[in-house]
Amino acid sequence: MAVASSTTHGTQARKSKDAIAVETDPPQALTDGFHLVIDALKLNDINTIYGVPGIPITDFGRLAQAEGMRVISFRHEQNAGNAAAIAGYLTQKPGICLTVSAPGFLNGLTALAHATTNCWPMILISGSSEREIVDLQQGDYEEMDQLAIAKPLCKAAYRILHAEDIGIGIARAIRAAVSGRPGGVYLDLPAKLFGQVMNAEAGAKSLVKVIDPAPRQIPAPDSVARALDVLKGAKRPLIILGKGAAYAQADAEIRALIEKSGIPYLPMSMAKGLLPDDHPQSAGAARSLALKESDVVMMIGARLNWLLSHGKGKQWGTEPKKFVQIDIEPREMDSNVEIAAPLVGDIGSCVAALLEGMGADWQAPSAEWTGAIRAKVETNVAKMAPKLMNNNAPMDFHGALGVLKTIIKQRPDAILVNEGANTLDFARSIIDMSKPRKRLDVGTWGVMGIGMGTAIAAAVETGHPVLAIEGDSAFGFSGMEVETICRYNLPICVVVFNNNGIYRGTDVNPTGGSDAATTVFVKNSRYDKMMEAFGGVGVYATTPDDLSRAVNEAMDSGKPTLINAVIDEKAGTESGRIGNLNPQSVVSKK
Ligand code: ADP
Ligand code: TPW
Ligand code: MG
Repeated sequence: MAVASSTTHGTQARKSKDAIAVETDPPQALTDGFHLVIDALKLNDINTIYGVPGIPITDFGRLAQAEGMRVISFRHEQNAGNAAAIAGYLTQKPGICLTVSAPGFLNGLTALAHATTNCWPMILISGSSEREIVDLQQGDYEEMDQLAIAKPLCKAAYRILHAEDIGIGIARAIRAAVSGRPGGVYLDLPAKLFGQVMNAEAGAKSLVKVIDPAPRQIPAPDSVARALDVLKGAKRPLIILGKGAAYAQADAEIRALIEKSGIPYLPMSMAKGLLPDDHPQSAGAARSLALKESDVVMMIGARLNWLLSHGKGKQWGTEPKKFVQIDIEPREMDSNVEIAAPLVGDIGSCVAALLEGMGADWQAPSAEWTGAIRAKVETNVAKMAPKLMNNNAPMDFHGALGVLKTIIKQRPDAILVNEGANTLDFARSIIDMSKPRKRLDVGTWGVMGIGMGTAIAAAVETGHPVLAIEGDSAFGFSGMEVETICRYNLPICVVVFNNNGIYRGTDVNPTGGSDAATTVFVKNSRYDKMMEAFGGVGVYATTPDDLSRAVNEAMDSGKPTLINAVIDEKAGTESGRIGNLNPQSVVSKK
């Protein structure tokens, strides 16, 4: 048990039927559930909460703010949850989302599942109703067995029933979220808990500071040797960096490993910028060639899931592959294909061990292999360049993204948030990142709606300016949070790529009836007016020049800004790059 930094919260006992017996004469310093939760979080350096107020957590938010925590109130819990999820990714501390019971809890739960899927640490704290009534299903206010519902959707789920267990309960939630493979934790706090009173000194003593919450996990020496053997036997090796590598914050070690090895590397979406995208060893613009032709592939914090076609099939070519995989989760190994050299441990320790084992006589891969990748990168980059310079109106994706690429290059500390289909796929391949953890997007599930929550947390956690590049559909999922952006006056510039709908704006109702087609929206909507409604800056941009001017102005001023970028409604394709995943009906297609 740690010595707590708890303060004394008044000397009057709160009137609560659950009050733990306290001596009243002479008067003693007392604390309660509200303050113990706040103190427990603060003791563990957690100082920000994302949430939506209501019964039974309204006072909790107020008191947390009064005690110096940053409490960011949202318009919908899912956006608060997405903020907490990305805060976890950026800081390696669990992001906290605070919600009310049943409906608020369920709204936050999607984000908790998203955090878990992406291996990001997060704690969803929800108030809950009277246990006695919930368990007898007697119809309490917002009755729901939240703990049972959360359990299968997150890494761990706990409930705290007694004030004296708050310290250990919060500690358990933090450790579960960040240790091993990080993930989402649900913490159920019944309304009654907040009002429970206890002696302040005993309360302070009951708090727990988590020591070394994510301990290093050193890889076994024989698995390091095996991995090095496989790498040495390679003729055409490739390294794939995933968002686990970005999360690990072992930036210098990873860069040293890549550069010492001389092996070309491919960054997954959110690993872009771990090394600058224009690094000479980047195979980003030669992805197909690199996947097809490589013979040994080392995965660092990336999974062989759908995003990499499960490590097999056409995308991987006919060349037999051997995989080396670095991951903290042993069960990730052999999940899709055989892993020739599993390296289980934390990325920092594994990469350091490999670097050390490479020794002075390490042989870089042949110039034939690295040269072939380099040549392909250069051809593809040159092919793309002129398309990015067009000044067409309405804009196409290349013209609009060409100017945003330049802006991000000139502002390497800015954080890029990105969602949509075409808007996502084009931006990912066009915009180079030059620093780690600057690209935040839809993650493993491809979730539409992460945009505003992610942008808000990125601004709150880092203080850097944020550029959110949003499909018009994607933006709609969290668009009401522009009010939140204005309320906290955050340096966020949202660019809505408005092509009048999902993928394109050109679909028509096949019956010829008056209902709109399922993928199209109101034509020529003015999303810029939404930002103006709350006192932010709205801009209507029809050309890349307009767009460039407006984004630069927003990034300089730091004022909340929304730019409605008019994109040719014919420019996109169904589902962007993943149209092949759509099942096709053989009977109903007209
Ligand atoms: P991407 O989508 O970028 O390919 P994934 O989310 O699929 O990345 O993979 C991330 C992987 O990184 C997960 O398997 C996770 O267990 C692993 N991981 C996360 N943090 C660490 C760490 N500190 N050390 C080792 N592995 C980690
Ligand atoms: C929670 C399905 C994938 S992409 C997309 C939807 C609805 C929107 C694409 O249109 P947008 O982009 O944003 O205008 P663009 O540039 O192609 O026009 N619900 C959730 N997640 C997903 N992925 C979907 C639905 C989807
Ligand atoms: Mg669209």
